[in-house]
Amino acid sequence: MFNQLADRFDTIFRNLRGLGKITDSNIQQTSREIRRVLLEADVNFKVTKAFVKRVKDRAEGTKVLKSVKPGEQFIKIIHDELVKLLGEKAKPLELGSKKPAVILIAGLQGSGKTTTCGKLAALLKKQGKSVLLTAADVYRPAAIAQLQQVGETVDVPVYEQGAGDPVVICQSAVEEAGASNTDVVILDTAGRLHVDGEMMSEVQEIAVAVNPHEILFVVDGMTGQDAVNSAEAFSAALKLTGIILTKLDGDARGGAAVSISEAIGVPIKFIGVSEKPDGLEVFDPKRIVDRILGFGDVVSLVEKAQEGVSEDEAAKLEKKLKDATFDLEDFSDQLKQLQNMGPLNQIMGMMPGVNQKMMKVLDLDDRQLVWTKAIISSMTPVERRDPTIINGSRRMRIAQGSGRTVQEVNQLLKQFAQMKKMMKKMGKMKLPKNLKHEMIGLN
Ligand SMILES: Nc1nc2c(ncn2[C@@H]2O[C@H](COP(=O)(O)OP(=O)(O)OP(=O)(O)O)[C@@H](O)[C@H]2O)c(=O)[nH]1
Ligand SMILES: [Mg+2]
Repeated sequence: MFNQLADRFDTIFRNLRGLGKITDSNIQQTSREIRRVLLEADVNFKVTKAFVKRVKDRAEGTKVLKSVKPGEQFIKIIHDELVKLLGEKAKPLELGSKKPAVILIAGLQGSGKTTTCGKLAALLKKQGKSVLLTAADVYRPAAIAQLQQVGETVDVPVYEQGAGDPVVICQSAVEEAGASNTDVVILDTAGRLHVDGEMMSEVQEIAVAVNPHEILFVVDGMTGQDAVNSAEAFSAALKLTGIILTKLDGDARGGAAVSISEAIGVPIKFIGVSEKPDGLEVFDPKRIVDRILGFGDVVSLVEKAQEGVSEDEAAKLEKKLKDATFDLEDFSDQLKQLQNMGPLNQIMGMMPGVNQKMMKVLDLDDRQLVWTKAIISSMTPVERRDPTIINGSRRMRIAQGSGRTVQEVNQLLKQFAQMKKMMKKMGKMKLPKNLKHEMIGLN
């Protein structure tokens, strides 16, 4: 996600960091580079122009400050302005207090509406809310069956009347939800082209009839500039309360994400990052910008780590680290947890200071984890507790047992020894507890 933007900003920042002072000429040059990077990533040209001007004005205004390193100061300006551009803070769903809350999902054909309905339903269910999905796409032949399938996957009921009048269907669904004391109704409408006047007035009619708390515009993040154009058209027809950008797991250049809020004045509330029911992330501008600018996304990382490790385990591990009794058994457990957090590339991509180029060099291979685990499980419990006893013949046996080479066994033992040494050092360091936890991925 946003790889191209991240790559380019990485280069700009490297140049900026080397600056002894900020001069008119390097402001000019950096502005030009930022403009090019944004346009290449398909950011809307008006948005780009306004953005570059804001950065330039601020950089010129801070020229006289002599405090921090000038380059860093410039980088902070770019960071802050990008966060502002993306809408500052995460904007949660506003569902009011009256039941049922109604969420209307609208957008172009194939943008990901039905999939997103399922993801939203799963998310709301996780928050303890009851949800009713509604099949208001009566045009595409398989649309109702698709929503039913989605409903089944996330275990949420689907309201449908077959092919009827979408306005009536939505009204009845809301009534039904009221009668069954359901918290939220999600209306999955048909995909429509904004040039299709009849279809646009139909969705307007639905909105008038059921007065939704949220009207969410679902848009394919891969479509770049076009995303802004269709957002403008939908926003002219409907009182949109939020945007959901889908398919950002692909190689979307990120242009839509960066331009769309500013273009129509509506916040991005979620992003779709996979086809699966849990592939929906709250859109948090600061975290996204940190990712784009290679500051790493420590918060996401920490959250992921938290999901994978219980507090008890964390405390136990910390004690082992302190006492330097951490052995290969624990190492294997750690690897398992790392795997639970997701693909290695994704995890590393969130680490501060890891940029795209490093990622390419690292060329992380998830299979390596599996191999490492295979090697460790070919050891005897005694060997795992005290790897120093692993001599040549034991190495050979372990290699054979795991189907890996002796070199790989050697490498693993060497890495483990280094890691242990580093941990001993860390154990002695007087760091705040939180930071230490963060360094070992346990916060
Ligand atoms: N990779 C990825 N694929 C997605 C995402 N969201 C949706 N898709 C895929 O996009 C395709 C279209 O999704 P749908 O949910 O059917 O789109 P729709 O807007 O309901 O389509 P219509 O009802 O025909 O207008 C499907 O193949 C989805 O699996 C996402 O965030 N990431
Ligand atoms: Mg659909």
